[in-house]
Amino acid sequence: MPDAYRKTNIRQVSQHAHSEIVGMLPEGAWISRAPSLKRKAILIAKVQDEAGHGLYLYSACETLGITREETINDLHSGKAKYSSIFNYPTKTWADIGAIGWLVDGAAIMNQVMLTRTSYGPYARAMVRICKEESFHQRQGFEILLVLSKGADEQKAMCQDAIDRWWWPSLMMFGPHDSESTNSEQSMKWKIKRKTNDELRQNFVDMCAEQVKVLGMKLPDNKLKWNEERMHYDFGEINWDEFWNVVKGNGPCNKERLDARKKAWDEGEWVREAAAAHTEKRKNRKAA
Ligand code: FAQ
Repeated sequence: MPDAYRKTNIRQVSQHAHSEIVGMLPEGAWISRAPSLKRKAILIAKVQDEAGHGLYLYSACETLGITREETINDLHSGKAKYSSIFNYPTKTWADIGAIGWLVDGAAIMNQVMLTRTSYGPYARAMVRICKEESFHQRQGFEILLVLSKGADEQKAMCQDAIDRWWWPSLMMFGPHDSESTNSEQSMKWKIKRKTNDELRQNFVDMCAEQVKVLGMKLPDNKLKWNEERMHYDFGEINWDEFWNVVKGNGPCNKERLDARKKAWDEGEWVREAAAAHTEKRKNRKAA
C-alpha cells in the first residue's frame, strides 16, 4: 500500500473515530435529564451505539499500522482533529432531537458514500454504522415532531434548537471544495466518492423538504428552490466561525478535550486489568 494513501486513511479514519467518541459527550449530558424513562433508554442506547462506532473505526485504523494509543495521544495533544459540530453545547432537550435529525443526518449523507470507499475495512465498518445512524436520525426527527405539535413553549424550543444547529451541521461537510486541501487527492484514490460541496447540497435539499413536515423554518433567508439547478440555493456559511472552532476556540472545545483526557486517565487501571487478564489466559492456554 502506498505510504501516502495509508497516512491519509489513518488521518481520516482516526478523526472519524474521535468524532464518534467525542460526539457522545453533548448527548450524554442529557441522559440524566431525558423527559421520560423511554426517552432515557433510547438515548442511552444511541450514545452506546456511538461508542461502538468509535471502536469499529479505531480497529479499522489499527489495520493501517498505527496503535490505538498513538491515535488517542494524537487527539489529546491536539494533533488530530474531530468534527467541529461536537464543540457546541446542548442547551435544551430539543437539542437532542436536532442532533439526531441534523447531525446524524449530515453524518449519514457523508457516510453512505463511504460504504464504497476504497479501503475495505473502513468501507465495511461504514455499512453497519450507516444502518445505526439511520435509526438515530429518525429518533431525532421524532423528538422534534412531538415538540412541534406541543405547547407554544415546546414549539419555540424546537425552532430554537434548529436555529442553533443548522449552520454548524452544514459545516460538518468541511470547507468549500476550492478550499479543501485533501479532496482532490482523496477523490483520485476513491477514499472520498463525493466532494464536500456536493454532499452539503444534497443535505440542504433533503432538510429543506423535511423541515416542512415539522412546520418549522431553517434559519436562512436565502434558502430558495432553484428550478434551473434543480437544487435549493442557500446562504453563505460563516467560515470564520468554522475555522475558529476547528482551531480549538469553539464554545466547548476545552471542555470536550478535558473530558476525554480525564476518561483516559481514570480508565488506566481498567486497561491494565484487561491486559493482565489477556496475558493470564494466553499463558494458561500455552501451559
Ligand atoms: N470539523 O481537505 P478537507 C458523526 C478539516 S461522525 C473539523 O476537506 P477531508 C456521528 C479536515 O480534517 C462525524 N475539522 O478534509 C455522530 C482537514 O484538516 P486535516 C464525523 C474539519 O478530510 C452523530 C481540513 O479541515 N464524520 O457525526 C471539518 O478531505 C451524532 C481541510 O478539510 C467523519 O469524520 C469539520 N467539520 O474532508 C456521533 C466522516 N471539516 O485533517 C455522535 C469522515 C474539515 O488535513 C452524535 N470524514 N475539517 O488536518 C470525512 O468524510 C472527511 O474527513 C471530511 C473532511 C468531509 C470531514
